[in-house]
Amino acid sequence: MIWNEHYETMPREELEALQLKRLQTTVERVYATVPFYRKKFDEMGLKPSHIKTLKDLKLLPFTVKTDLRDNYPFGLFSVPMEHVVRVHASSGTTGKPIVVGYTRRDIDTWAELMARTLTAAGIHKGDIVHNAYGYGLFTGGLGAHYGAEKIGASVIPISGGNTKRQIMIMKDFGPTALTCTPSYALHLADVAREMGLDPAKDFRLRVGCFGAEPWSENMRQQIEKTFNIDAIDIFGLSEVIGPGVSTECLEAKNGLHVFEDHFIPEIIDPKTGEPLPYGEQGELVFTSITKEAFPVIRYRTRDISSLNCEICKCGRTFVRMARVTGRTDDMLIIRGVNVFPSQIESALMQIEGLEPHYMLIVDRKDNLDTLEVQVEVNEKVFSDEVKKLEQLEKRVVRDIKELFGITCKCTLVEPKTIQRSEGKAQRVIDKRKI
Ligand code: DLL
Repeated sequence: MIWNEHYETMPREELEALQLKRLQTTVERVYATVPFYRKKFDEMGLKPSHIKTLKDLKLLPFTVKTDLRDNYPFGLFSVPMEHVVRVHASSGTTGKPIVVGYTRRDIDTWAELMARTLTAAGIHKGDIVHNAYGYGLFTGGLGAHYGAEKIGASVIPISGGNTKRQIMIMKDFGPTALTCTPSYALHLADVAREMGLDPAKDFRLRVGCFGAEPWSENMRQQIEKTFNIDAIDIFGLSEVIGPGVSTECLEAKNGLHVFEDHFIPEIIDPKTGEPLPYGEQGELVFTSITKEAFPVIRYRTRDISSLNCEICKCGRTFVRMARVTGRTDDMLIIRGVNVFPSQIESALMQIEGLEPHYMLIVDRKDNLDTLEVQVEVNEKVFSDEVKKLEQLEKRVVRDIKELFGITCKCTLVEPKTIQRSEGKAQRVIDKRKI
């Protein structure tokens, strides 16, 4: 099923003409309204009028996560705050989040793109959508919510957590579609079984849209079998719009169609920054071409993928990106929350008595991500009474919970027990097999 035939099946030539027009408008707009972009363009001797064809995209400078941090919170907005009707945020590399904004029209665009996403998964009016993506600053909850409402489905805005209650509601309300992270889907199944239910038989679910973290083909098969549903991979990032950047289709389940009438994707060599041809693997880069409040020019996602321009059997003409399985930086996604080791480090370093030697151990138990923070204490603390050590552990757990909303385990270890490295310190052990 296709939500917007006109755009989603647009002949390539027509699509490219539209992209060029929209790109030119966006470039003019950021040059005129965002000092950060104007300065960058001026330094390169670049004028908006230099963008004459789509190939000229590569003349434009890249934007990276630290640019967002440096312009925290609203410095990259392209409209006055009075036109911003919503903000969302996600983790940056330091304690401060990166902040994105939406005008009324951006919210409409986003709802349209999520309507397309859910429709591509076969969800329609009459479906009941159990939306267990988190509501709040994270884009998952509200993104899926608006899309589901737009297609006329009934939304259960359950958000994340309180899993037993979720199972009761899934049993009683009979949702036909599930939206959440893939790992949470499997956790829901575990809890359902503990409650004496069979997720394949006791729910009415037909389909699920899963994303916000990497998952594999094996995991898809496991989810599909466990719930007896179709599992669709959906992709997005806050900086570009949230979910609704690309989606698989039910027909092929083979690559995610990028909504190219709103975002131009590129794959670049992460080392040289050179664009790579279709089929080659590299770093995904997006330029938004319709956003008003927060347009991004050549935003380097750090996600690794490739692009496929073959026409899909579903009829969509948009290129497909390969499922994202890795990143070029050290960002971890723990229970759907983006976590940079550097953020944990700065939280730890604010606590008296801890040494700057730590190890983060990420694992998945009962389909839920777990985080253990091992950190060395100094000699003085180490010789203190046990009660004091316990207090310190509690403080670490509390601070990390406050920072990310994730409950971790903290293990304080003796001075000089965490292995020192001679080169790049290895601070993360990720035992999850996705
Ligand atoms: O995770 C938006 C989203 C919400 C996507 C719900 C899909 C469903 P952020 O919190 O900004 O936004 O995190 C973006 O998550 O750069 C990827 O590294 C990762 N990611 C998102 N979707 C997928 C996916 C949302 N389907 C970061 N597969 C991105 C693999 C994904 N990784």
